[in-house]
Amino acid sequence: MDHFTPRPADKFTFGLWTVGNPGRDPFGGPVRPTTDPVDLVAGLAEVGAWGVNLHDNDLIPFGSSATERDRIVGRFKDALARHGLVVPMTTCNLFSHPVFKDGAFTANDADVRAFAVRKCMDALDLAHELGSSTFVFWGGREGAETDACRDPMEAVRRNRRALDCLCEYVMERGYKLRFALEAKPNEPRGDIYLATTGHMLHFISTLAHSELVGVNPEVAHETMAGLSMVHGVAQAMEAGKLFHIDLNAQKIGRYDQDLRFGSEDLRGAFLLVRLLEGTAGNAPYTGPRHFDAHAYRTEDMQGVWDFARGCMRTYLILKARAQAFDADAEVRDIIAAAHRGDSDELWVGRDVAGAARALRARVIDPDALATRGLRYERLDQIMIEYLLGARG
Ligand code: GCO
Ligand code: MN
Ligand code: MN
Repeated sequence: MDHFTPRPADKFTFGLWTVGNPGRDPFGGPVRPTTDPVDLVAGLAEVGAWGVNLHDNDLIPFGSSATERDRIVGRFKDALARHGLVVPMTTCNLFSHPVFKDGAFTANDADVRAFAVRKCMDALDLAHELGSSTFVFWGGREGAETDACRDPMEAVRRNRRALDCLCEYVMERGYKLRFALEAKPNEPRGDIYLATTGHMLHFISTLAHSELVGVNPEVAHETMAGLSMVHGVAQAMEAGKLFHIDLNAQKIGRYDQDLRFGSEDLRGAFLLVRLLEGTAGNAPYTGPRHFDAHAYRTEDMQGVWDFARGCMRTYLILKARAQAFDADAEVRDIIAAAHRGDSDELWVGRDVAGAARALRARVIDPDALATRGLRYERLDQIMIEYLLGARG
């Protein structure tokens, strides 16, 4: 036990599909055996995770009978109780079966769309039964290689109709579930609709029950789009819409790598943890810290557990580093000095005529302001030294 040993209060979760990932890639088959979900629960408890998340078909094979489903779910719930794990998030696999080759909610065939919505209803029943509070929608197949096949505006409307209907299903059943939409710019489709967290945030504002719907940003996906994960997450937090988060790592310009958290772009990971934990003074994120990542294809099961421990340990180390950074007197001084006269009281909360008068009357010397150095080089170097363990 040290400072960086995970505790339940850290709310670390992994998907069955993450630690259970057999290491398949587009050029090669599995390198690890398929592990029984019950054994994955035991393994996750041993490494100190708080919860386990799943797609319907990670647990219940596609096409199982109702009796078989109940038997599988019962056995899984026994394992959860035995090992003290919770299932904070459940999701629906709308991408593996070939029926979804043209999408699910946005497919051109109405039977496919109906099948997708019905499959989600069953997965929502499962989510409720497992006590989940969040249901993620990742529309990985909702996209196109050729945009000649459908009006992309119709795709947005089909997505909306499906989500409105599923919100109503949850409300009608009285389930305590909220939806979190996960964006990804491409892969497996050439282009996926609603490609980034920013697209999702606007789309949510057009839904009939938008209060039930938030986002699930993923480090890898925002990075694939060349965007700042920190800015996307901050916008979601500011809007009260960060319902869930997928933590992993990614090199820019690559396929979706889903690497161990913090293993690429360490400063991005540091700034993300700093934001989530609120060490700079913002209200922290209180939901699960979910790792949507998997071990290198070189690993056996021992390597998988090394990977899982690594995700959590890096998160906790970064949290401690962020706390130390934000408590550093020199850091605080630089930030305070940069935020000179920060209250905007000249125009905030005033009638616009009064604000205009006050703004015009104020003596402001732009040339003098332009010459002021802000010391961000020094600030960033201090951050790097915290990251490298040379300070604090
Ligand atoms: C991916 C996605 C998925 C989703 C998962 C849960 O790129 O494969 O990130 O892992 O997060 O399907 O909805
Ligand atoms: Mn991913
Ligand atoms: Mn994800």
